[in-house]
Amino acid sequence: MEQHCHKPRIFSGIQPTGNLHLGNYLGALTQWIENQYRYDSIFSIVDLHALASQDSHLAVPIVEKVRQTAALLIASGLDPERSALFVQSHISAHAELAWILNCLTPVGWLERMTQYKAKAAQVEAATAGLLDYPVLQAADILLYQTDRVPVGEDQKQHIELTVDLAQRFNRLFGAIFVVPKPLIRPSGARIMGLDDPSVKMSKSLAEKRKGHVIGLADPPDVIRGSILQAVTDSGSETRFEQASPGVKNLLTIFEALSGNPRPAVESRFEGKGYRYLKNEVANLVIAVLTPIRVRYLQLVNDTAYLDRVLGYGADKVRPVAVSTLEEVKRRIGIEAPCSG
Ligand code: AQP
Repeated sequence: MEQHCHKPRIFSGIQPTGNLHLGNYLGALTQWIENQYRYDSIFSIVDLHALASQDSHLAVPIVEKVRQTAALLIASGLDPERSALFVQSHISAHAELAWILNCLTPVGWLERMTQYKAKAAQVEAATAGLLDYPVLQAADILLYQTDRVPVGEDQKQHIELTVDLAQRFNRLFGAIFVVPKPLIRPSGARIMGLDDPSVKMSKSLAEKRKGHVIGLADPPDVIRGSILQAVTDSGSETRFEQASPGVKNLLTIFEALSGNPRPAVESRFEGKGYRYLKNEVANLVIAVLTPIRVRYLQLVNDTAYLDRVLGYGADKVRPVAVSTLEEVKRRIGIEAPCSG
């Protein structure tokens, strides 16, 4: 069901973590940037989500991390003239719709989310916010009548829950929501940690482990050092399906960043040894990330510009969010009486 007759719409969000990593870039950002002219594009810096999943925000105020994240997104190629970029907490409809959807969500649906289980296991007492994270995410997506959601593979289960909630609401109260589909790239949708290729590259582990991530704003020597230290094995196998997880991760990074077909990547590294592979991956990552870093450093202190972009983005999309929320309220019977 597509309710709008203009270009199909994409929506996606990213938490304000300051220094985004190569996993965020390959899994999400490249798809945002490549698709922003083809789709009606809405992207959100999801600060309410960040409250649920980390305590590191206490060290640096979230508002500063929001600006750093906005600067990195723009430096990576997000065009704020074409794509609406806004901060989740600036549009209160997100929290309101999340509450309404909460009341339709069986707790069992949330308890089986693998991301919840993994994150809850890392903390002494999981919060209701952590459990409820996917419902807020569903509200983010459904408010904008989204057709496609460009995300990394780790978010697939959350998008499935969004689909279930949209269908449940539409069945109970009449069709309101567009039922979205994920947009997941064939290669690079799950980048693994350099120090431990059995876990996905993630910002929470980056805080605890040196050499786990490649940050988008990392200087070249740090990038090279992390890649040269990446876990591989004692062999020399460089075919994707036969390679050990660490080597496969490096090959995947090369494949996704270069855009070369898999057989070409395999023949390029055949018989050359892991030192060569690591140096070539480092050269490519540095070549891609250096212009992003340069642009980021120019933008990050221009708070007036960043705040203007974020304010403009919120103004542009607020009417869509408000109109969806009003219709939802009307259908469930809690609309406000007309004034005057
Ligand atoms: N390792 C990854 N490979 C591919 N895509 C990834 N994404 C995240 N990690 C990888 C994608 O990046 C987008 C934004 O993610 P997010 O910051 O909103 O949330 P996240 O998935 O929780 O990010 P992290 O870094 O993995 O954080 P923690 O440590 O909190 O788990 C999403 O589209 C995501 O799929």
